[in-house]
Amino acid sequence: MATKARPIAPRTPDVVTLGECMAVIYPRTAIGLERATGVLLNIAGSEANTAIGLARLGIGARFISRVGEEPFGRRIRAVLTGEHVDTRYLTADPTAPTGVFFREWLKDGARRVYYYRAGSAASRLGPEDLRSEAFAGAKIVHLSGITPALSGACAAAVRRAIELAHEVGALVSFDPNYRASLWDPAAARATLTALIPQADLLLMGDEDARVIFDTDDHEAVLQRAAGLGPKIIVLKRAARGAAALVDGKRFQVRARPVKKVVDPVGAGDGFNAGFLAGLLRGHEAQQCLELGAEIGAKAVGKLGDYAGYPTGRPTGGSAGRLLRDRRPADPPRKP
Ligand code: KDG
Repeated sequence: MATKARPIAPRTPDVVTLGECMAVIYPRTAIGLERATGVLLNIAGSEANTAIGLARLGIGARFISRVGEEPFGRRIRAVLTGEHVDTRYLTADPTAPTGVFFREWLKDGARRVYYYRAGSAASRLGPEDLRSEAFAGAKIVHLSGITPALSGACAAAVRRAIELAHEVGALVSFDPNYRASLWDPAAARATLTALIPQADLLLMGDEDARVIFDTDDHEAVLQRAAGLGPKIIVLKRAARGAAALVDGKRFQVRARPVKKVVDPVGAGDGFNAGFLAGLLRGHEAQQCLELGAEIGAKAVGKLGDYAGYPTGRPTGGSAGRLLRDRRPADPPRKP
């Protein structure tokens, strides 16, 4: 008699992330929104961008959130699914809209964002949306400081995600991602400084560092961040490259040459994807930095948060070779 095959539980992607993904509208050229005529509609959100970047590098990524049950929400689900990001725990909320934002890039280089996200479906994301099975088997849980700025429920969701990461032995990766339109620097500093000690890996930009540590001295930033607890500290400095401090050891990478900066938005999220992909493939911090820098450089060459992220294994530079040459390593686990 044939025995009934037991269903195989679907494998949890290596990286689980959560946050708000929105519809974004922007002019095709460097022109103010007052005068823009032809605009583009896309989707964007820091953590979703990173999930797309990871998936394009062949790393399984799950994005947990809430979207409206309307065209924007459906578009977000369709784009993420098309990018091979796991959306099993992306909930459609019939009672709240998907957040929307507009961005413009002015001729003087200034970039501005205008959010229409208060009361959005994602701002209602709470701890109850985070099912423990969605985290089982994850190796990295990636969070950003944008989420706790959205609502009390979202802040609680971030705290719960950290608990769940600890329960399953996953590393907590945290990008403070300070967004000036979401909160004032003092509130941001208090919340972000409380979250950093719970992270294993801190991926911050220059502006985050300035708000949190009140200095532009990047060596001081690295040391002070390490003093808060994370084992791996990364400072992303855009055209000035990136630095890392890991167990007291310093690493550094130059920015990759870029022919033309078309759109820098999303470069930091792409950098995160590259760095995390490197870590998951068992590379040392130096190689992870190189991979992050490579994805970040590619990101700025195209209009749109993630349009420039490479698909497949990156071909150029030592980071590309590293990804091609190495088999995936065992998960980074906490000691
Ligand atoms: O990093 C890019 C993000 O800032 C952008 O996609 C929008 O997530 C976003 C936000 O909350 O500002």
